[in-house]
Amino acid sequence: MDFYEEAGVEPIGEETRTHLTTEITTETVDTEVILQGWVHILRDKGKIKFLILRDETGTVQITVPEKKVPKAVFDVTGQLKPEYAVSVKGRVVAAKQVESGFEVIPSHIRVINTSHRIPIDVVEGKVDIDLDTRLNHRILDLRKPKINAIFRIQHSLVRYARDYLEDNGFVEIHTPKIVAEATEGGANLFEVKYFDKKAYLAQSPQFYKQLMLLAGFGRVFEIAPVFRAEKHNTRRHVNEYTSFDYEMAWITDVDDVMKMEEQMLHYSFKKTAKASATELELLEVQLEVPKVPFKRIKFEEAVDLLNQEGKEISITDDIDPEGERLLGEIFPREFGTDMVFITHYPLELRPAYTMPSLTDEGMTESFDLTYKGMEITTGGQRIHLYDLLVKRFKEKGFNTDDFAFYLDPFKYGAPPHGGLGLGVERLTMQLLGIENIREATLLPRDRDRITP
Ligand code: AMO
Repeated sequence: MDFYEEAGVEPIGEETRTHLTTEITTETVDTEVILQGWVHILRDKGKIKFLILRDETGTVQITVPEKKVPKAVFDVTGQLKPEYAVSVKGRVVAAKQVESGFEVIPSHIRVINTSHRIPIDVVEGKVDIDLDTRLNHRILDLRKPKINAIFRIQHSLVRYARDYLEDNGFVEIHTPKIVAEATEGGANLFEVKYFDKKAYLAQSPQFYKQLMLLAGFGRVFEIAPVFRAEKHNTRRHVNEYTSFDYEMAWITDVDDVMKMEEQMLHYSFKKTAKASATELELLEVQLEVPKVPFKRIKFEEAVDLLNQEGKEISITDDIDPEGERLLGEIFPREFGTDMVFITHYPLELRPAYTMPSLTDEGMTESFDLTYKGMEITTGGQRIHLYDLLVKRFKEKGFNTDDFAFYLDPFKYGAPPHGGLGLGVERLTMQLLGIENIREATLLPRDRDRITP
């Protein structure tokens, strides 16, 4: 007895899928098709059974009238359960009563795989279940078309942003995630045992992306996981996220970095609106492509705006999530946009590698990009002058010997440069109006979760 038989299913490979469910259109009427996917919904009306078949693109109705299909097909349909994997061979028929306008009358239904009783519903809207339970069963949860759509949109956003960079001379790099030192400060660093040494998980590709410019690449980018030991579970933090980083040499000033980002996002949003139109519609999201140039305001002005609004904050305080949310209300009102660069952050609030400002005393040539009341990007011009860099590291209280691998290359003609880090999950959640970042994270890692 072979293992297919043992599993009570038919061997694969004897029928090849000819169409996706969304390809069942006028052109396929009266032709024979082979569809493969999951049993989404079953409806048994006695002498006629309905099966809604779902694949990675959508659903189609398989109509099984006792009188019009072989007995074996009718019987198999009666034995199906939700989420069985099936192959359906049949004829496409125009059907006014069906929403899509078509149905398939099967001549053969093969059970490719059976399914245990599902712990959460894959059909959307049947029952409301809490996020935690959904995440426990994330693989099934992701089968829901609306949940799946989030990550198809995320794919588009990243794909077109990457395209934009590639068209502009950026080289994709892959830097180590096991590192010797913190790049963004020590507070949220994960320590790992590395043989007989202490090592850390990278919080950012910061040092290495900069060093690659010193290594002769003019422009680089990396899209990769980074790790933050955030102690608190918040709706905007996860402990592992996808950082979309780029870094560019020979810049004139920090505005070159911001111009690149606004053009990149404009391009990516525009392309995504088209490429992911179906998914956006499914999620009922109207994707607004932000106009370029994005509004720029200085940190000091943002603080003033918050103070005027009654939130007491001083120039030495970072803008907290509540402040960001408030700015998310103020910006559309004041500037008619929800995509705003905040520039010139105080030296104390920025890492040691950030270029101090010549024009704004005590400030830096850095920025955040805020989108609908949340920071989605941090970036800036970096210090390329060795002596200044060492001085700033010392001022921040670091032992410069520990950072020799990073600092030393700056002795040899480092080009002026700058770059940024964009949180892919935050971009996705803000674009789609998602409340909790975990919903925009394929397999979230947080304080309480390291599986699935
Ligand atoms: P920063 O630490 O501000 O800057 O991070 C950059 C962007 O990453 C996202 N982000 C997060 N997303 C989810 N969960 C988290 N815990 C989390 N922390 C940060 C945000 C944020 O804007 N090296 C610099 C970037 C640079 O200057 O190039 C850095 O990492 O969207």
